[in-house]
Order: sequence, then C-alpha cells, then structure tokens
Amino acid sequence: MANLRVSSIDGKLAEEFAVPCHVDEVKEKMAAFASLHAAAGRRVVLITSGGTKVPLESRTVRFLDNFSSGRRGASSPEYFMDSGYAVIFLHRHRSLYPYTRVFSTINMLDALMFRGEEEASSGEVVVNQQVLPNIAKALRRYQEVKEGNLLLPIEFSTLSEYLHLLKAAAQALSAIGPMAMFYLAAAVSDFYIPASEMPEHKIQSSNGPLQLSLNMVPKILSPLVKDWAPQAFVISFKLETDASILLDKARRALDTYRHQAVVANVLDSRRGYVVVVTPETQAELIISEEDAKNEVEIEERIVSNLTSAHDKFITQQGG
Ligand code: 9Z3
Repeated sequence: MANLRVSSIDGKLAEEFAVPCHVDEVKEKMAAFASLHAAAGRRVVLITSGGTKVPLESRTVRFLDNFSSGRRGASSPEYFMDSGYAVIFLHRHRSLYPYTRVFSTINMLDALMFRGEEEASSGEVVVNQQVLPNIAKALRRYQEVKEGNLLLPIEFSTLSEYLHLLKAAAQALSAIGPMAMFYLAAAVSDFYIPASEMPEHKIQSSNGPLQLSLNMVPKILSPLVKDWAPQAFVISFKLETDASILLDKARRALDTYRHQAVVANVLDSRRGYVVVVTPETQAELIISEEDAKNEVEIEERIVSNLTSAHDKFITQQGG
C-alpha cells in the first residue's frame, strides 16, 4: 500500500509538473560532485533554500510565492563547509547566497571608490573598507571554498523545477548512502495548479473576479526517504505561525515520513528560537540577546546539532 502511494507520487510528478530541460545534466553534475567528495571521505549536504513560485499561467505573468528571505539557506552552507562538508546549494534564483549574503543590502557603487586624490582620472577602483568592513574575510573564505570545489550551486524558481531537481539530487546522492545529508530549508508551496489545468495566456480581468482552485502538492518527502535516498540522513523544516501547533505538527511529520529530524520554527521567532525534534529527543536552540550582540547566528547552532547527530547516524549504519 505504502509503495503504491509512493509510485503514484512519482507518476504525478512526471505528469503534472513540467520537467526542466536541464535536469539530467544537473543530476550528472550532482552525482559527480558527491562521488568525488565521498571518495575523499567528505560528507555531502544538499541544502534547499528560498521560496517556490507557483505560476497561474503557463506564459507566466502572475504567480503565487512562498515566503522565505533565503537567509537560513544561505548562512547554513558556510557553517557546514566550516565543519568539513561539501554543499549542494539548491536555491531560488536570485535569493541570498553564501558569503555575499551579508552584503546584499549594499549598493555596489557605494562600496567602491577611486584610489588616491586623482579620482576618476586614475581609473583605479578599490573597495571602501568602511562600507564593507568584513570583505577580506569573506573573500578569503569564498576563494578557499572555490579552490576546494566545496560548493555546487543549482537554481530553481518554480515549484516544478524545485520538485524535479530535488528528486534528481536525491537519486544522485543515493550512491553515497549515509554520507549524504538533506537539509530541506526551502519554503515549499502546499498548493499548485496542474500543468493540464493551467491557462496558456494571461488571465483576463475582463472575465470578472478570479476564483482559483488549487491541488495539493504531493508529499515529496515520502519517496525521498523510502525510494530515492533511503540511506541518507534527512532533515525537514516545519514552519508555522501558530506556536501552539508547531511541535505536534513536527512530531506528526516524523511519524509519517520516518526521517531523522525536523527543525521546527515559528515565523516571527525563527532567528532566535528553533526546536530540533527527533524520534527520541527534542532540543531547544536559543540565541540570547548577548549572542545576537556578538553576531552569533542560530544556524551555527542548528548545523552543530545536526552534524553531531549525523556522526552518530553514520556510526550506527556502520559507515
Ligand atoms: C523553514 O521553516 C525555514 O526555517 C524558513 C527560514 C523558511 C522559515 P528565512 O528563509 O526563513 O531565513 O527567512 N523552511 C521550511 C518551510 C516549509 O515550507 N515547510 C513545509 C511545512 O512547514 C514543509 S515541511 O509544511
């Protein structure tokens, strides 16, 4: 029965969500990246980040979006790479990016200036260290990451792209078994319009008020855990706005999908408080005012908690 349900999810994915044309090429890239690092004894984490876009028209003018600033998804790779992991960063096009994320609010031209008194005539441009005080540190780390080929960025925009690329990633990473971790921080829509029901052209307001009927998005975690990457260490994120239902929903997700942990958070407090829920444990991670003053980020604590749990998981699997 369970397997039937999983294969019907696979079928739905193929029929109702447009397949991105580059999916096979990306899958090969991810598989090569994973096996290269696993052969060197390095673990690989697939991090998803940002919100998915659900188009209302196939020649899309309008779409529904899920909220996510992309900050968690962009900061976490930095901590994973500091802990010795290689990272596949499956992120929403133009969302925050590791290392450059801290400069995202800065206008590039405000951060540059001409060297010396001669000004523009010299043509030599340098970074204004007052505008970008930590640029050297970020650049150094970014270059090390590039030289070590530790970060593989892959972009998505729509829900369809996200689902197909996540499936490809799971299948690509299955070859490295328990060395793979999935850290599913992207904010994924629960609702969509199937390709067969989507109008081609822009919906006309002259037809009167718009009523939308949306289908439920198939629960992708189910085939991911059971079929595509059954040996991997899988973490999902649970987002609520009502704190009173959060832990119950997190537990229910663990019961249903049988993966390793849920990071539970409430929208308003997500930067300062999360609970990491596993079948046996529940750990509250908190950023105090003092921590915040010292620019400690909660993602550092989340990553530290999960990398330790991954250690134990690998030992238990005999890896
Ligand atoms: C999260 O809960 C992430 O922690 C946030 C991070 C999106 C809140 P930001 O990007 O915020 O740093 O601004 N992600 C998962 C959200 C999600 O869609 N979960 C689904 C659910 O809760 C699937 S498990 O039902």
